[in-house]
Amino acid sequence: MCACAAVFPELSTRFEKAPALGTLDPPPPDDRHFVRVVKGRIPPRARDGRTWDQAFGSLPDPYVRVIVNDVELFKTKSASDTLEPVWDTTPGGNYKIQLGDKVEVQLWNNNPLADGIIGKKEFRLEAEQLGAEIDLELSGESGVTISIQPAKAIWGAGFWYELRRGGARVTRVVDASPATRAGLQQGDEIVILEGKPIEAQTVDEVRSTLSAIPTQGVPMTVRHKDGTTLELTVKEGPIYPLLSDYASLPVTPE
Ligand SMILES: [Ca+2]
Repeated sequence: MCACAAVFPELSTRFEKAPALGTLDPPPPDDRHFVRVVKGRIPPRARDGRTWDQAFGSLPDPYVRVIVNDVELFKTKSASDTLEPVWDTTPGGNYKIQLGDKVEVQLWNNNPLADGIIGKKEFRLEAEQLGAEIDLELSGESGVTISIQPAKAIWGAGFWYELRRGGARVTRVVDASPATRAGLQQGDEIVILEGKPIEAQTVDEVRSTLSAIPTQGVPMTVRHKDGTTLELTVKEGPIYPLLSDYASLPVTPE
């Protein structure tokens, strides 16, 4: 047995921006939404009644923490010396958050000596809050505007693979993609592709099939790591990645 570790380059199926027109099929899942913190407003005086200058030597450097079901979902970067922060350097993203979740929005002053909370607000996410911007009245006479919308999509099949002599193995799949919806799993060996055994195809044939998946999809039979096999067809379609997956993707939702 050869102890040498052969390295096979990972190849990507096609990832593109989602089409701007038309409804996506399937629609965005219920368990994730696109969240963005838009802006905030802060009263001219700190909680102890002094002006910000008197209390801290300058205006606050505000940031927002979004907490869902008692776990921090994310926090924005800090805006600088302002009572009217906008967080356009913190882009929105798809996060695990759904109707009925307990949401707490906290507005903080990023201070090197002691972080100080400016205001907060807790609410249950309801259907009528989705889509439009939500203006939240926070404690401390402050406010935050956030936007919670259906999850945003990119387009593709949603998996990567490696080719070796007589075989193709799925190296990664994106959550909430056509690949996962069809049942494709990381580690799957593709045994039949478009009706033809994989070992009877050249590397170029396999690569050209998987790099440009046609509209009607690509039928394949895969062998899972547990030895079971599955026949499936992978088409391109909407992918609703979580923000935590954006870094691994060539395009991200907008
Ligand atoms: Ca400051």
